[in-house]
Amino acid sequence: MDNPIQLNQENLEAIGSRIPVPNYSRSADKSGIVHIGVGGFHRAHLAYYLHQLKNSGDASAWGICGIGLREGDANLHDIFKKQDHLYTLMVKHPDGNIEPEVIGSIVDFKMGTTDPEPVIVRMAHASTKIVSLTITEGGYNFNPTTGEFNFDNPDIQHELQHPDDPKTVYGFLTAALKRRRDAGLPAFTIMSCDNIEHNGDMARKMLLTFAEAQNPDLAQWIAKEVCFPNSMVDRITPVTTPADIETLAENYGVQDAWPVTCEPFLQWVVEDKFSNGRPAFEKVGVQFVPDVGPYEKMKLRLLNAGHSVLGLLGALHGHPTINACIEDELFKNYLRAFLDQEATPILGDIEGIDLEDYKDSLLERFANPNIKDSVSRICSESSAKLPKFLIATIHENLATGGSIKFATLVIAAWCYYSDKQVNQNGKPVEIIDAMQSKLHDGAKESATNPLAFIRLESLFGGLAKNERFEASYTSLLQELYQGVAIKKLMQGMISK
Ligand code: CS2
Repeated sequence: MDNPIQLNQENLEAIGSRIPVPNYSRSADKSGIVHIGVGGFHRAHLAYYLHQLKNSGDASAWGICGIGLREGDANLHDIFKKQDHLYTLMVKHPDGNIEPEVIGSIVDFKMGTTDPEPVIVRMAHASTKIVSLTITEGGYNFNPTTGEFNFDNPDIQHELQHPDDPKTVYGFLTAALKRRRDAGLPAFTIMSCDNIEHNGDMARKMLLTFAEAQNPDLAQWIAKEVCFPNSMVDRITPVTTPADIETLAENYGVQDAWPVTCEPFLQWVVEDKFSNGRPAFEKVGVQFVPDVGPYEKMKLRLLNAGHSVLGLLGALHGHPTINACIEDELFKNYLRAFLDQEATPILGDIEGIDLEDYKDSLLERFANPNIKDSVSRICSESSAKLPKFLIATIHENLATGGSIKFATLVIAAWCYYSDKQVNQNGKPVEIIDAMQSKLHDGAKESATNPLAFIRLESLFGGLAKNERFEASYTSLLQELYQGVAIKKLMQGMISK
């Protein structure tokens, strides 16, 4: 299409003749929700739910103020400024069809890195009712094995000494909650939307531990006044590529510097525990339940673990995307065997869910050829993800005598590629991980001392001391170091 139109508030009407645009009025003071961590997932999930609700004429008083707490968020800040916080969500269907739509529920964005004060003021403002989080598994600042708060983090140490100069999510939350308490305002709800089992309980435990060290009186007030609903969130949201930006401009005539792409599937199951009100999300399909635990576990141990199984094995073999893995019959069968034999047995019955249907639908979602979700996105931050997604399942199966072989090969592959940093065709693999150098050191030593990698106890707990795991892991690792192809090892597991 000639002359793509620049996305911004002024051009919305013109853009509306090309793709759907918000039908509601937007203003920065409508920000009952303050959201920390405005990545693609938030824009495809919570912000989209709110957009739908507002489009239906509900929730007119609600909007989202995004907050960036990392230097890297400055790019989004600048783009949002130019685009009046508007962005396009491109839903990609398996048949190749793309549905782009302009989302307007984010009405403001503030960086906390340069000047924390406006962020604290926004969070402490009477109109703020919910602070929601997608700060990734790593952002909760706990030791993955013990689950305890990490006081060694220098930013946390700084915040304990300087409560008015927050750096992490915990520093900002306590600074804002203190002002609310002192002003006699009700607390906001803290709503975690991250892939962590009991994400609300975890956010609560970490915040209270931090607050207790910083200001014990405040900690008591938070414990009494703040609700932390647990939730299960789901929508596959790949990294935006330059090709997505081009497609939007060329095929739909919209110039957007940072659209977000996602699959059609969308789910949010959340506990109905809110300190200070909430939008009527049930009107747009959000499920409110008394206990989200079984849904969270199902999703983390099937979908997220399934992603990791394909991602790590696929990266080593040289498959670029999750759909390329599923197109490979061996990978598809391996994944199904892992889901059936290792993940399903630890889940038990989940009310209202047929696990066979759920697994069938996962395989279909992963197969969506239009999504092209890169294995490098899935493998990124494995050190924060795998303890929750996969290693927990190995521990549970070791305790019950269940199968562990499919998951064990994934850990061996992770070690091998953390050492070599190339796939089995000799091409470099992209490793993005906060623990990258520790992983590399442990993995490198594994060539001569096979248990070195899994002795990283903060990730693996006592796995290195478990004889059954150790025997199976060591022999697989040896085979990888001898140059046996990952597909041969996978085939061997399936036929056993
Ligand atoms: C993925 C998730 O990051 C990962 O490893 O498994 O981002 C996954 O795509 C989402 O949780 C889907 O809801």
